[in-house]
Amino acid sequence: MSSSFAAALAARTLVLDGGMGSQILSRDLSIDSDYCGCENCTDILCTTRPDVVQDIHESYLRAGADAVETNSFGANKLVLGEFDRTEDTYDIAKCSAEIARAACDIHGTKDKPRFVLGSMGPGTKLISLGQTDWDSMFDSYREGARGLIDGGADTLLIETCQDILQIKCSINACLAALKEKGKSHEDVPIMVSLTIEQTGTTLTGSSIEAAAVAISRYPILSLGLNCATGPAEMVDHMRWLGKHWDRALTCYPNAGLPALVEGRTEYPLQPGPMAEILDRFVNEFGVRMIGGCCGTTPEHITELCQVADKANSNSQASRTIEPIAPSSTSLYSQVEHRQDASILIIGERCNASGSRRFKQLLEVEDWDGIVAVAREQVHEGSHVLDVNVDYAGRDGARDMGEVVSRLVRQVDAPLMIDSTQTATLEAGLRHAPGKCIINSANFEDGDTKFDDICQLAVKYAASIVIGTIDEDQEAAMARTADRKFAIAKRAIERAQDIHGIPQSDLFIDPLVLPISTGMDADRRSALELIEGTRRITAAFPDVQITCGLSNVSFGLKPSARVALNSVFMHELAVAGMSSAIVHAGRIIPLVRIDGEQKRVAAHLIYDRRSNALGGTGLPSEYPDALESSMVSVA
Ligand code: THG
Repeated sequence: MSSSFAAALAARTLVLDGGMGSQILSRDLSIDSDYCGCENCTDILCTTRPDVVQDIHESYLRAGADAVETNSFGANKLVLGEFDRTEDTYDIAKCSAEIARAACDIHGTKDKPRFVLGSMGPGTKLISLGQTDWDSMFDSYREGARGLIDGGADTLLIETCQDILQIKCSINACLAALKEKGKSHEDVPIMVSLTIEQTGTTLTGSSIEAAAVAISRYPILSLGLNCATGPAEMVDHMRWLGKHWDRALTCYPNAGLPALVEGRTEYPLQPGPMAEILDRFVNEFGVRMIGGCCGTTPEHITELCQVADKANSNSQASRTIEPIAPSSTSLYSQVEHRQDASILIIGERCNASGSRRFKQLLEVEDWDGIVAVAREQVHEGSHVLDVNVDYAGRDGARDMGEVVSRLVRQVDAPLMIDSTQTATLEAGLRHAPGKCIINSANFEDGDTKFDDICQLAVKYAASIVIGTIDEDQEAAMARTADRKFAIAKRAIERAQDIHGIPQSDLFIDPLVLPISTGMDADRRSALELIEGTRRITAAFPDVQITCGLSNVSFGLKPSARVALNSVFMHELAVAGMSSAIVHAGRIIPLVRIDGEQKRVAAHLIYDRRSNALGGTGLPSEYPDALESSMVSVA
């Protein structure tokens, strides 16, 4: 059973209802009998005064609304728990959908069906600020979603979203509730509506770009804006969404910015002026559902119906969408996976096994010190931060939670969550609002563990690093370009075909092994890596390629490491490497490296002693090529 609401939204511009809260406030209701003593708990009215709720729905339907929102903004366990009504969550949510359904059944016709959108508000606790946790929030929303689905809601509308971690959690809760009921998001679509404050970000500080990137992988029908401001303040954000969001757009603003008049909140924007702006949104930005939030009335909806009627009588121009560049995000902002003149720099220093300082800070639980290391890396030029707390004798999942929950608030860089333990990875992901990169999956333990990590990447809409390691006990780590390519291909196909992860969110790590050991077996490592990188890039141009670059120079003197790592990074970038895990402060432009050091580095990388250059297709005049390329890198 596919959704008739989704079909209607694809076919024409729809009008949603207006504010429920302000309508309820205008009714004469008793705190004792109607609210059962729970002042402000408007959701309770679904069970105590269904007549009032239905009457408000009908007033909007008479005004011409195609869809009404259930009176269930706070119908989740966390909010109702504040009124000691946790156990009523399901009943209230179900009842809210039944009331809206009854109203829609009265006013719906064959030509103008009416739809019930199951409202799910943000609640009162910000998960990104640690006011609740993933499990509690998930459980809270799942119960509300169960009720809305059983009560017959046509869609689940996650609205007034202020926190992108809350959006991720509530979408997962909706998907879980649907699955329990033998349904999917195809039957009951999930819609998301963000709230952007006057400051230009969500309450928790996310830009519209960051929010869109963080949730775009989820199977949601639409994205839009509601609440906080009137439509005029939404223009830039809606324009951005119109240009970049690849699914339906919705918008239901407040009736302007609220003003305090004689101690009461008043919303000044009149129906006519509001409709004028939303008319622009429909015609210029391609918005498909318009309506009203706080302060809007049936009169506003009557005006909006004229906007929709006019749009629906013309043939609707299709939007030209410029897809959002593949990206990761912090809580606050977006970072593109492909950097223009450089590669995506992933800071390596928040790593308990890669940094003595970090390990010591972790041992004494100096969380502020850890935040300082992270910040330093951003100042040095890291675009993303790798975080690894794996350390024998400590509780990795707990440490990861402690570290990530602080970093996400205090550092504006996307995180790469790094662990060999699935539980540690998940502990990080459930605290990270932004779109993260999981580090890493491989086939060392076969498909099952690989699939587990891909499932994490789906649940949290994260990217994923995949190391070229497989089950082959003899040669688990791919040392040759052939094996690096073969394992990469297997991984890309499996992650994409079975798990639906887009190639641009896959970071293949063809594994950097030290070339500095003096052992014969290691001498070709860098060459094989460069060649493997070239082949993976050629076959899969959308895939990202990353590596733990500093591994190449283990054991060398610090100054030699800087030179070798820097030259190596340049060579890898030319071969198609799009990112690297490095110490950003210790990567320097080639022009600043002494000529002799550069020559030695190139000799090491290309193993010139064994004359390995023949047959690899690399420039035979390599040292000169390297010299001349310095200018372009500097
Ligand atoms: N691939 C992927 N992830 C990885 C790696 C990889 N994560 C971990 C590691 N390798 C990348 N991170 C580091 C971090 C530090 C160093 C090297 C790689 C390093 N540290 C110095 C040392 O050990 O000598 C610094 C010591 C100190 O400051 O105490 O070189 O390959 N996907």
